[in-house]
Amino acid sequence: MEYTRSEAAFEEAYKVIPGGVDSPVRAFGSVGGTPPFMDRGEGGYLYDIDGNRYIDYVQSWGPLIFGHADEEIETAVIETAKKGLSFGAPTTLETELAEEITGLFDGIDKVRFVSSGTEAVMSAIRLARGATGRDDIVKFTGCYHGHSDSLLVQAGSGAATFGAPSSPGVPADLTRHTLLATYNDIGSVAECFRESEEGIACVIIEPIAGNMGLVPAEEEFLVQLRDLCDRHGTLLIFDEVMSGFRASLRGAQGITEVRPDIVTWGKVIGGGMPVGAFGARAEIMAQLSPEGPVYQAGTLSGNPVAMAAGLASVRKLKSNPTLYVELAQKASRLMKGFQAAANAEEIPFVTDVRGSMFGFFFSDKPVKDFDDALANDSERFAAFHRGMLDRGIYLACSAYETGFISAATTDAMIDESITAAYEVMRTIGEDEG
Ligand code: KE4
Repeated sequence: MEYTRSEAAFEEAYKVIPGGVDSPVRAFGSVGGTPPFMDRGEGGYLYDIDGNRYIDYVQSWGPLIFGHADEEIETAVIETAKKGLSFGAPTTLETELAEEITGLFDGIDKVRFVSSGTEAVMSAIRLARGATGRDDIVKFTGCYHGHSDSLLVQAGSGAATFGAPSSPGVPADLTRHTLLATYNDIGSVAECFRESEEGIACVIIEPIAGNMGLVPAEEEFLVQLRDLCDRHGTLLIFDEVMSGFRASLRGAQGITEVRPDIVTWGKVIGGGMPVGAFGARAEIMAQLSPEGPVYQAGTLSGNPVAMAAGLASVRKLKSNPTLYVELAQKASRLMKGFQAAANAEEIPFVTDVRGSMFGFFFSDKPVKDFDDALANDSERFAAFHRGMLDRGIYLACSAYETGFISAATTDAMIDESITAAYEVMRTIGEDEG
């Protein structure tokens, strides 16, 4: 693969954009090398500015469940854009997409649209705090919920469950209201409830975690989490920005019996355009301005062009009920192929699949929480990523992300990817030989 133009573009970008990218993970920091600058996408393929073609398993980190330049979605965008890009006034498109989402997710009577997953989660946390009158919240180590201050938290000192800022610029005064628990460990959550003097406003979780690699919550853990929240009058938030419309047509609700109080969405509901959303039963959403006192707002919230893209995506998903079975089958076949390639070289490797989402770790043990995920062999991951990229296979450039199958991912692409995996695993095996 030739990356000359991307290398030059990266140098230019670096002069005017921090790290040369508008979102840190895109800089290839954990895998090394120059990130290819993309020119266009077509179906299951990405094309960079050097003319290299890639089978795309990132799909803009999840939104593009129908692949790139889907004709129906792009037509909806173009036709809507011809009528104007934004009005700052209500449109029926927002109502239509809200109806689609509330019709699919149990216990969700109303939603509000925003422009990113971060904004959806930040608003949901404020809503939970406003609705309960409490300040403390619980999140899980290894779960990512966007970059709002209360959620940029890492384990504090010692055994304390209270968090400390994970980034400069985040006031410790803010993060002291965020308690940290361990994923799939109900005892650690109970400890947070014991430590909180004023009570917990909400527990926020990725019910299918996709930001420490793919690590699904165990059903019994979710059942116990729901029960613990009920006993304390605490709201349970499912952050489905990634898993919503990716794990199933109803996100995690298509996999677990447990129902949250609040759900956040992003990615797929925008069809590739900037959209986030959060929703709950009517009595909770009634707390939101202008009905209630909890303030939340946004200039481009519910933007008609973004709504049109999201509507086209969601309606296309609803009209194709067998799609998720097909996506899951392809994801499973891909992971079985990668697993076989690793086993052939006796390289420790584990995989998981949930709907159209897949993940893998260079590790010899099942991954149940973030500490398990950190056992991933980062050097082997980087070598695998680079080898696959050089063979035209575009995988997430971090071990702590999730891969995706789209409706445009063909069986031939899966076969080509598995063949490449055997070649790369053999190279890794030989280099270590
Ligand atoms: P955005 O603000 O990036 O739209 O959404 C934040 C967010 C919230 N909740 C979950 C579960 C998420 O996965 C995300 C964002 N996901 C990352 C990829 N793991 C976005 C990619 C990036 O940061 O560039």
